[in-house]
Amino acid sequence: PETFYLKDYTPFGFDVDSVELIFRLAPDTTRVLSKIHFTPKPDAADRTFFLHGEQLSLISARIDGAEVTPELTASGLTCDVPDQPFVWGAEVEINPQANTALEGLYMSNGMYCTQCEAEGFRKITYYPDRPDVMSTFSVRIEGDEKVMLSNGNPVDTGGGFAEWHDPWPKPAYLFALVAGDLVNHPDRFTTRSGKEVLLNIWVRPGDEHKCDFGMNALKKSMAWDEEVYGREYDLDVFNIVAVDDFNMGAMENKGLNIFNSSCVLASPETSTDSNFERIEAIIAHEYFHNWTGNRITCRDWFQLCLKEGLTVYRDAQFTADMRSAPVKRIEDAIDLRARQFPEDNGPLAHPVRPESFQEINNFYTATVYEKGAEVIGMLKRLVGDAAYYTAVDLYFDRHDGQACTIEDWIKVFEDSTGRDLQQFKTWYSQAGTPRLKVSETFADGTYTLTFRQSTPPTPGQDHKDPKVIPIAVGLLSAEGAELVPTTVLEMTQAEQSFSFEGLDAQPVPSILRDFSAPVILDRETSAQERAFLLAHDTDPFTRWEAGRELAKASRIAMVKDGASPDAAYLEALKTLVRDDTLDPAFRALVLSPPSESEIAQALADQGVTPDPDAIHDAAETFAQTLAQSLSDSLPRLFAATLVDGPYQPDAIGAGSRALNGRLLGLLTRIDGGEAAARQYEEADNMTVQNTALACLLKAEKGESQSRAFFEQWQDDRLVMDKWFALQVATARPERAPTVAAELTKHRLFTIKNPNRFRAVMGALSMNHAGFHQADGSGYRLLADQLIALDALNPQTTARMCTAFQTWKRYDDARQALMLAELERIKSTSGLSRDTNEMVSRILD
Ligand code: BAL
Ligand code: ZN
Repeated sequence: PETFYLKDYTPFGFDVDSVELIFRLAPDTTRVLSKIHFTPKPDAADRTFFLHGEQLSLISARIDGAEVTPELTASGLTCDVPDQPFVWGAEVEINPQANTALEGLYMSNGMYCTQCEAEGFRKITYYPDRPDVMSTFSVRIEGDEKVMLSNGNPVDTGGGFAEWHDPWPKPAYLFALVAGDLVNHPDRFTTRSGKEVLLNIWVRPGDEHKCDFGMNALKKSMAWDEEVYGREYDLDVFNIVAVDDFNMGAMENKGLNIFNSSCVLASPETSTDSNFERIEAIIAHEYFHNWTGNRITCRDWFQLCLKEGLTVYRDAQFTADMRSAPVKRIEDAIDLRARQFPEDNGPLAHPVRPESFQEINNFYTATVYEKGAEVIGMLKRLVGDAAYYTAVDLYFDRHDGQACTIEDWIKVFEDSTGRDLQQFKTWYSQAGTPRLKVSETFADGTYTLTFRQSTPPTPGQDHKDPKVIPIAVGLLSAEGAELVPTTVLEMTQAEQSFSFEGLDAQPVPSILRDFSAPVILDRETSAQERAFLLAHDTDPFTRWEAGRELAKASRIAMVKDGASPDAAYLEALKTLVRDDTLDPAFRALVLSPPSESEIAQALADQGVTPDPDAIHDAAETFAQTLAQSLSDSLPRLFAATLVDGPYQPDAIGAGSRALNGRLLGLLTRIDGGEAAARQYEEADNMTVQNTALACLLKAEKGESQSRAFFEQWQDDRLVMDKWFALQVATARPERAPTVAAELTKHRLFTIKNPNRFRAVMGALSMNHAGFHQADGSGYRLLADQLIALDALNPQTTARMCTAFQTWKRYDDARQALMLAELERIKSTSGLSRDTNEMVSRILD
């Protein structure tokens, strides 16, 4: 397969002045008629007229009305064209019904919908399908569907047709079309300059009652972007559509966002608190793309982080403002460590701005998105809040309507702050998670912290330069008083010291407050000091982190040395969980154990080969010991966190329910499932129902509740995804592959629906000891399923290959088993470019 390189970028030789499209819808024979107005660029170095096109049947092609015969290849066409402006016309036929890849125009439950990012438009018609080609689009949809939508504003509609016009020039990846039997949940929003915008959430009949929360989230997002970033909406209508079969979470098509139904539909009876939080964040994310992505887009796909990193950063700010900022920051650190650190430290490591790819869909990664957002956060921390917003305003002023690069982004910060950010740019170009080793001295009232940074080699990048690292530090007295409030140290060298003078005694440092940089902190310190920080640190992140480090140390000692659960840590947990002055959400986070995969990585980092079964046993023993040592107070603590009154999906209620759920998990270990069974019976919302079922299933006491749950919810696709996932997630490790295999034969399992596939196979890959069963049954099942899915949906297949990315961590026998499965996938005949690239990189 061809490899594309950032260094090879050349602009397209033509401007596209406008695009007119007519769609004649039919499930297996949709006709697409295009008229595209091209103007050759006078100064273009390359005037090759190449239009992308894949899986299209060309019926006819014209230039200025005269029929032409272009040269066709599997990836597009070339044609001789005039030296002056001309109109390209083409008629193609496509088959949405047969499109199981869910890219381009496809059908989901009888409804037409599109997904064009990154390169799906080329499956709709011949076009320069690259993000730096921006144009206005006029669309006419002909068909007998009840609702027919495209981007922009409605122009006209009548019997059998609907016309739309999008006045904002956009790249083809933001094109969208939806047609089907849909009902809407309408509302309105008045922008701060007084413009009235019609808002709609379109859903399948029967889902109307699940739109309210999403609509409110949309209105809150619109108001927030005006208030915080000064950005208003710019069309008369904003449409959101919920689609069941969707590879991603959602898509920011101009004026017509398309959502995986799991990321927009919500009701208290069917959605958990985490669902609500995620839906609010994704609605915000897609809405925020209207400025960071749509009005200003990417020059090429190597710049994906330009829109994604910034938009993730913006949605994180929004969530912090809507909910709890410390809780959001801790959740983001957990997520980054779970998904991005393994990527950055394994065979799939790539810079935030990659330099080459075979299939761009493989680069919608935690590195581009989440590390991309961390980079923006560091930039803001370094320049300060006011300078950040000044620079972003300059970005909007200078680049509105353009397709930009990371250089453009960095330049607005350099121009508006006068700083030289060239060293900072290495965050975009060099992969890998920096390690930050800390040492300290205290003499004559001066406390000195010395940091040494190093980043291990990553594929294709042996040498790493020192990065600019903002290290937020505070100093505490032995009594817990804050001696030095949070100060950002700007590290630029490989080794650097920072001193604090005038201290009476050696302070206790609190380092990397608010997770100020995506690095791994390496500091030898005592369990007493960690316990002190867990009790006294004023920064919620480092306070939580101290507990996390204690948890990890205890688990590692249990696995490595057969130690018992650390008594001092158990005591600290007991004190915290009983402390009613602490936010319940924070207490829930402190009680949440590190994942088994995280412990496996921590062991591997110490040169110890992780044994998944031993890690699982240690986790179980720890939880059981904690439950027993809290047994006197657990029922009372549990009862105190029950939330009275009707369910509200807000942060306060969610925090209490999170703590309630953690306590129920512990209580179930000592009461034989009594409280969980009662909670299941009394549940009036999905959060508590789901938690109770999870606790019961984990204790192998939930068979009747699981059946009841199935009976109650079998007609609700999204709730059934939870049911499928729970069976695998709660299964004992030795049972997990069998449970997952049985579920793939269930009458409600379908490989064609990415949500259902992920519910089962994603849950298997996350059941650490289950997936890594020594007999290889977990690996074999996943490989079987991936091979089957690849023929239908390469994008989702390739993404799920990441379950194997940590294969080098494990013992020789497991490595051999995983290698064999990876080789088996790779040798599958007709394997997609997506999966081939992923497996090849993992094997490299
Ligand atoms: N642009 C793809 C989906 C998202 O990041 O919003
Ligand atoms: Zn995005």
